[in-house]
Amino acid sequence: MARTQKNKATEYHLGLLKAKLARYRAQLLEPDKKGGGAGTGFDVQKSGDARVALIGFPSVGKSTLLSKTTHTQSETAAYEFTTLTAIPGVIEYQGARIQLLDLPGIVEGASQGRGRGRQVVSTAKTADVILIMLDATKSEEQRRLLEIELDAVGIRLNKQKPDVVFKRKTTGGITLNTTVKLTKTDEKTIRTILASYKLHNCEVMIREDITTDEFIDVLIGTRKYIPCLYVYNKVDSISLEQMNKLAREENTVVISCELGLNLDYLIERIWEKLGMVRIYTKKRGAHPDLADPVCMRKGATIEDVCNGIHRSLLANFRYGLVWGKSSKFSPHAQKVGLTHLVADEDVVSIFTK
Ligand SMILES: Nc1nc2c(ncn2[C@@H]2O[C@H](COP(=O)(O)OP(=O)(O)OP(=O)(O)O)[C@@H](O)[C@H]2O)c(=O)[nH]1
Ligand SMILES: [Mg+2]
Repeated sequence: MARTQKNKATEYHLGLLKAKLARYRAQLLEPDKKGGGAGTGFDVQKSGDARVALIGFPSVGKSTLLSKTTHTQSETAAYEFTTLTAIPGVIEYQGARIQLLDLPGIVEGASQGRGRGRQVVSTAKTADVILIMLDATKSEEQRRLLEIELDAVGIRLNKQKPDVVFKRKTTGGITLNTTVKLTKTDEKTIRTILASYKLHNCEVMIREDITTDEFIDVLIGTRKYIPCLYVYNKVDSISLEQMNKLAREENTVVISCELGLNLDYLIERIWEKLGMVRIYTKKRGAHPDLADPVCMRKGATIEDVCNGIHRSLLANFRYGLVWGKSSKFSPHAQKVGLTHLVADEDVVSIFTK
């Protein structure tokens, strides 16, 4: 691929090579039935409302962060590879419980290895948010190297799933439709890739100006689209100018674990990245329980709230009362049905038959 000149004429040839490469990688990475070669993560039970994984080179301060933000102590030391397994802790954020996973440091090539490095990146796949932890005193290069490792195991950081509908069929050939103009790939390339995957009967609807790589991602189907924050630690050891420059970058938080600097802000940013809402439930005549919210993904409805409290609520549901941001009559209660979308910090009462 490096030897091939990039132009309109070679585009589809490159696409073909990319598809091949992706297929071989997938074979290498996906657990096969015989076992062996499988990239399984550390066996840590998920707990709380969400999971956040710490990925970084050795000695960047991952364990120090866990020890400072949770009640769990993870061994920290000035030498590399102090942490040898996954250590879970719990961040308590206004009643929500976020599992923070401290992981061993990884080095370049972690995704290819059979050992711990591979286990680390595989564990990252199970996270709702990934924190890429970086040493602010080291070169910018480290960030790109980590991104490559995560990319190689099928993790797509801060990206949405491409807006492509793909359906396998048994007959009828290939139906390819696009609702937008493709500027980064073309129909010929797409058709070549489909053929290289032996997909001769399928329906493809492309609704976004995707790249060839993104199309391959859709075909492979096991990609994980995970939000990510870049966390630069040890800003106590760099100049104010350098710190300001880093802090202004997108999806970036600067901290110092040692000085306890900006840690509360980091947790707020994690919460925002998780895209969750906290719903406080309230019994008739009582105050809402602000210490114990029901946590759900953004886009949740009253129906989800019912399911989050107790299954029996749904069968006997009459109506809900909502106080807060999603209520039109805030601060007064609004009477709502099952499809009402709830917002962060809403107070909800459910009335049953
Ligand atoms: N200057 C400075 N040093 C820090 C900071 N946070 C952590 N360190 C130091 O960095 C070293 C490594 O910290 P760890 O928390 O063990 O790093 P780790 O990322 O868990 O390392 P591994 O477990 O080996 O992957 C320790 O000597 C810490 O004291 C910080 O904010 N500033
Ligand atoms: Mg550690």
